[in-house]
Amino acid sequence: MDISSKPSIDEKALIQQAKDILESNTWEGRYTVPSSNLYPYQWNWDSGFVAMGFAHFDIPRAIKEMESLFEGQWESGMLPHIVFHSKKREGYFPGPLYWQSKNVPEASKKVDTSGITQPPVHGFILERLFNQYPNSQDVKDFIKAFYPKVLKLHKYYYEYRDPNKEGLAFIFHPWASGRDNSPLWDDLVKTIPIGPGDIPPYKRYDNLKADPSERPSDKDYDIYVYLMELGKKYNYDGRLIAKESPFVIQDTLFNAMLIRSNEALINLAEELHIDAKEIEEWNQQSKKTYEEKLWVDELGMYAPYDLQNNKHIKMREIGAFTAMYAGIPSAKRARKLRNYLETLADRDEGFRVMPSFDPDHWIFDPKKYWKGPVWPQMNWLLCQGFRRYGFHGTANRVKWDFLDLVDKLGFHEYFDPRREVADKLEHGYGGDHFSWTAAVVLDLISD
Ligand code: 9WN
Repeated sequence: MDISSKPSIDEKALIQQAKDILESNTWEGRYTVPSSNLYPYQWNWDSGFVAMGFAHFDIPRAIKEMESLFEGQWESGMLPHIVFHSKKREGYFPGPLYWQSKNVPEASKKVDTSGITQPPVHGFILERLFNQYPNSQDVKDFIKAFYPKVLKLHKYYYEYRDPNKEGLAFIFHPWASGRDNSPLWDDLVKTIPIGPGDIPPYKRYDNLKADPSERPSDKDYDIYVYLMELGKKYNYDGRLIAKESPFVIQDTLFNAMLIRSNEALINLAEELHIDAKEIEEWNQQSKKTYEEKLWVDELGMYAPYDLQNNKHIKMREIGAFTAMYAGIPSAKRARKLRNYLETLADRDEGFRVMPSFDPDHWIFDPKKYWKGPVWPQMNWLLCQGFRRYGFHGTANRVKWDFLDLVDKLGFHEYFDPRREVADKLEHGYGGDHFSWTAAVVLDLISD
């Protein structure tokens, strides 16, 4: 089968389902949860994608989504990974009672939040809203008012998360990478000695709501809690945590999002007649360091950098490919990334692109969360990257593989990348009725 060609799917039906999902996952008319059952609060980068989805049919809701998310922004500029607008779902772990953001002087005064962040997609989402509605005064007014908040977020990364002033921001928790239990973090977290009494007793909620075989392990969760405890000890201030934490990472995806969002702010500044000199300086340095420091020749791709042990985490995984959307790789490196993906997709076993982790690595697990499955928002990011470099055939492959999966297996959180296996399944993995799956469907269908 020629998988770069368009599969036969009922686009109209998919569009309707996607809109229904976004609407039914919206609470109090102003914020959208990723999935009512599994993630009953507002999540950071999910809401960026949700705003992009709403922009296709309800621009006031798209604007509200961004505004409600940034109610959680801290005075430092940090944008937390969860905003707890509603206190009704106390069963969720780790909920507002766990994080205790109210005890942090610089936390949001409006709403309870978590204490870690997530990939900064908001700059480029703003740019997309503007490009979609170039003649709308309401959109222009919103962007003008909102721009300083995103700028403040980026400033936070350069001030609090870039100790060597290299132009790359670090994260101190796997959740902040957006790719929680990626094998990238496995070796590092194994070195974390969790002794008796080091972490408080806790009860997982996620495992009750989704099939545990598709979720991170209990060991992974102990590490998450250990690192959250460390965060709490230092009021979630990265500068202090970095001195003690074993997990201080300059991530590929995270920094690609920062760079692409910087670029978006620079583009918008021109339109809005704002001076963007400072952002231009940040971005020049960030792009340069990313290209020089994160590329690993023996992998033929980018890899995250472990700041505590001063070394790359040498594994092939999906974050590397997001550099293309930020325009980071040279044409030669971009071709390498494209060739890797094409070779994988053409293999006899038949992989749908793009598995989130290297299928040739022994840790690869096509069912388990970030250890292999295809993720909606990642396919979207890859699609934009391949288009940017003019690889439209590859972009279409990434797009139609994803749309076909949703058409066959529903609006799930993630999907099995093995073509033969997925063809026999009845549904995707993880949460169902998933917001960013719906948002990405709406955007990719119209692309
Ligand atoms: C922890 C909401 C989030 C996504 C992340 C994804 C998953 C949470 C979890 O769900 O993480 O933040 O409990 O597993 O890994 O990317 O934002 O959809």
